Amino acid sequence: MRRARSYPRRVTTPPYVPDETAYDRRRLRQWRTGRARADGVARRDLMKLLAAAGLATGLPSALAAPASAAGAGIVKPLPEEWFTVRGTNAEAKFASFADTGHHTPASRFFVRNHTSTPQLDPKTWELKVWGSGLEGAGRTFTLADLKRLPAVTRSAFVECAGNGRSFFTTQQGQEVSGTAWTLGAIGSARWRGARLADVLRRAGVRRDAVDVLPRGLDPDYVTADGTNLGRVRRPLPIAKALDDVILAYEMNGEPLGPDHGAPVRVVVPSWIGIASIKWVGDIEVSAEPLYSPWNTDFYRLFGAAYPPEGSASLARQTLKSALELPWNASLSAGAGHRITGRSWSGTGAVARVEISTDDGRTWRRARLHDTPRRADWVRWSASWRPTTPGPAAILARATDTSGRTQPTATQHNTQGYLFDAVVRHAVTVV
Ligand SMILES: Nc1nc2c(c(=O)[nH]1)N[C@H]1C(S)=C(S)[C@@H](COP(=O)(O)O)O[C@H]1N2
Ligand SMILES: [Mo]
Repeated sequence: MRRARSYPRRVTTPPYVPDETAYDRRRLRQWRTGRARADGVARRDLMKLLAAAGLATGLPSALAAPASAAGAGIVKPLPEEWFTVRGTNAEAKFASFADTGHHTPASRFFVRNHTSTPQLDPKTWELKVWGSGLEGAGRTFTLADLKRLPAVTRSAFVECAGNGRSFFTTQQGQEVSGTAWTLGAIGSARWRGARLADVLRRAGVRRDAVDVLPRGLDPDYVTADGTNLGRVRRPLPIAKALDDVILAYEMNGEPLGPDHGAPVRVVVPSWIGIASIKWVGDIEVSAEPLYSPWNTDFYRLFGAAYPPEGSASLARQTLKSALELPWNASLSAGAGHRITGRSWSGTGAVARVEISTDDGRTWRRARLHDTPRRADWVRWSASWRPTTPGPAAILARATDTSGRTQPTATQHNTQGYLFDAVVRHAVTVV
């Protein structure tokens, strides 16, 4: 990664491309030698990361939501035509995006809550910035303070790292833990707010700061087995924090709604959704590397293909495509159908999208309906005139500007993160 002590004053282009693996290994070494802090992470959990062989079996089964009525902690209405409620979360029905524009209205944006939506008063809300990575004692910002800083607007998706998880099971026959999302744990919005970089500079960020830890004001997260992991929080390397991260107070031109982090949330473009902490109440800026359960037990890849301590902490999203069509939709034979969908990537803009209706033997280009941009999705369409009645599948695959194309299978990981394989979308030709 870029060395923290030589970061430029204002990072614009090229995009921050870290070497997450190297950074992660360095962090672990520092923790072992007492130079990194890990509040709220059980020592045994860190030992697990550090250990050599044999410890990969003690994996958390704790991604399950704590017992509560489905969707109970979500404030906005969750009509059935738009959402599938999964525990404390609500998945958007991707098919229903066919009648939305480029951006996902807040009323239709998926919700991923570890616990429940807190209703905070924007008039009394404060953001405390503190820690050993600052020159002085730190600083507190009100919402009015943030609004006095230069505002930036940016279109970006927020997508859960587990989006598409259920296809590990239904398409690859593999067991995974966690919310069984199909492909609707994503939305794209126009976010407006202050740059985190401006806030950190005003708080006196030092050149030796290495990690930034935003923490939510929602209730403590207690796992299914009763372990209290504290408030939702996840460290972000200082280089990313100073690059393109926003402290957003508006979504699609409206004040942020309660379920999406009101009054202020972090938006970390291109990164997995957990980085975009909602209801942020404080940000620790640290001169030592930090850990939380969300970059140790969770959001690493564990499994046969990975080292016992797991992969590096996950950062950028992967590449995916989804059809705006119900699962098992009926399409009449002999008629022309306009198939629509969206594709996105965390490692570059989408370069092209292809579809196949013969199980991947031949592919043809879909037409793109947006200018592809980094950290955002593109809408596309293709036509298909099926001839033979019976079960069939439509496959869509994207390639991004980094040169990656969606594979036919994703390497298994126990928590089902970053599913990027081509989804065989079942339809029935009638
Ligand atoms: N404070 C807090 N921030 C959070 C979460 C949470 O439960 N609490 N969930 C995270 C996860 S896992 C995701 S995928 C995104 C979801 O954002 P959304 O609910 O606005 O769609 O928020 C992230 N930020
Ligand atoms: Mo997530």
